[in-house]
Amino acid sequence: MVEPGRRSLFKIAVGGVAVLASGGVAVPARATDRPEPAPDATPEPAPVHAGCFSETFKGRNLQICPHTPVVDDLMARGVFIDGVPLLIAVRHGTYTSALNLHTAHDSLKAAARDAVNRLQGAALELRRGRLDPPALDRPDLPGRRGGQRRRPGRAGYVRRNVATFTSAERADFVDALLTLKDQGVYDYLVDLSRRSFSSPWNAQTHAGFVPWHRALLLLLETQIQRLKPALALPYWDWGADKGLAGAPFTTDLLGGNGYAGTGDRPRAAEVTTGPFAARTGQWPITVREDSRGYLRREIGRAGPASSGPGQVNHFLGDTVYDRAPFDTTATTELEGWWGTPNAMHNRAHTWIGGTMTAASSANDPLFYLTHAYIDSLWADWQLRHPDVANALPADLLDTPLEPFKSELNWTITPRQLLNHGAWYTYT
Ligand SMILES: [Cu+2]
Repeated sequence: MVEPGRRSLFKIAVGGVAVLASGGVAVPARATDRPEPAPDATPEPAPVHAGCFSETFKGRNLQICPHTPVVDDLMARGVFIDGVPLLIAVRHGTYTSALNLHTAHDSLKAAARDAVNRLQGAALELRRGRLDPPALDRPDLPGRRGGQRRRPGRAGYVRRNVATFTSAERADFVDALLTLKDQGVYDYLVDLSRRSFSSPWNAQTHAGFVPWHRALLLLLETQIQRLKPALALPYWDWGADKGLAGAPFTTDLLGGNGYAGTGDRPRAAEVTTGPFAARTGQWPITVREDSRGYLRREIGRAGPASSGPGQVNHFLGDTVYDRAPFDTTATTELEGWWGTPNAMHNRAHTWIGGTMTAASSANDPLFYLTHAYIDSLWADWQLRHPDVANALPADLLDTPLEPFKSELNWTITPRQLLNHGAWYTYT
C-alpha cells in the first residue's frame, strides 16, 4: 500500500493520534493526551476553519472540510478532531483514517471513522454538485413513452474529427479538460465510468453499451461547453489516423505514446509529452486500480492495430444491432467482446494500452475521443439500417439510465438518445 519514500508519512500516525501540521511537520499527539471524555462532556470549543462544518460526535468536536484537497495521491486532509488535524490515507480514491487503532481511545476511533466517512461523502457531493447535466425538458426529445423520432431534432452543434481542430480549438479543449480536472468533475466521471463494470447499469457487455456511453459523452461535453461554449467533443478516427505523428498525439493535444521503460527507469509506459504527462503535475491519476498515479500508453504492444476501414464497413453492413441474451456471448461487434470478429471498441482500448486497458480507462482523455468515434459509427449504422428493429430490450428503452438518475437526478432514457441528431451531428 505504501510506496518507498512514503513511509515516513505513515510513521507520523504511529503512537496515538495521527497528526500532520501545516507544512507536513509532525506535532505532538495532543488529542490522545487528553483523558477519555465522559459521554456527555462538552468538547473544548475549537475554531471552525473556513469552508468546514463543525459538529459533536461521542463527546468529540469534529470539523469536516470537504473543500480540502488530497495532499498527494496517498494522503488527504480535511478532518479535525478536537482541533487536531487527522491523517487520512487515500487508497484508490477511498479515504481511511490512519489512526493507530491499538492506542487510540474508542471514542476517538469512532469519531475518526465517522468523520472520514462524512468527508468522503461530502467530497463526492461537492464534485457531483459541480456537474450539471444537459436539460431534458425539450419538446423535440421523445418522452419516456413517446415514439422514436426519425427526423433530425434540434442539433445544436457539430462534432468534428480531431484532426481538423485548429490550434486555438486544441488549446481550448485542453484548457477545459484541465479545469474540469481541477474541479474534480473529470475524476467524478472517471469513477462513474469505472463503477459501470461492477454495477447493473447495462453499460458494458450489453445492448445498453452505446446509449449509456452516449449519455456519458454528453455529460462531459456539456461541462466542456460551460467553459468553452463553441467547442464540441472531437472524435478520433483510428482507422484513418493510425499514425502517431498527428492529432490527437501532438504535444498541444493529448501527447504521445508512453515511455518504453527500462530497469533504470521503471515507470514504463508513462506518457511524457503533452499537457497530460505526469511531469506537468496537471493530471494526477487518482481514480485507479493500482499505485501508478500517472497516465500510461503502450500503443500497439498488447494487440494488433485497431479497426481499419474494412472492419468499419463490415460493421456497418451488419443487420443486427445486438442479440439476446445481451451479454459477452453475442454483443455487437461495435463493442467487441469475445467471439465478435472485429471487436472494434475493445480493440481500440487494447491497441492504445496502458491506462486505456484499465477499468478506469476514462483517465486518458483519449477515452472520450475513442468513444465519440464509436458513437459516430453507431449513428452511421442507424442511418444505414433505418428499418432494422432496434434490439434494445423494451424495458431498457424507456428506463432512465443509471447511475445518472440516482446520482445526478438526470433521467435520460435510451429512447431519448437514439437520435443523436437531437443533440449534435457529425461531420
Ligand atoms: Cu470504452
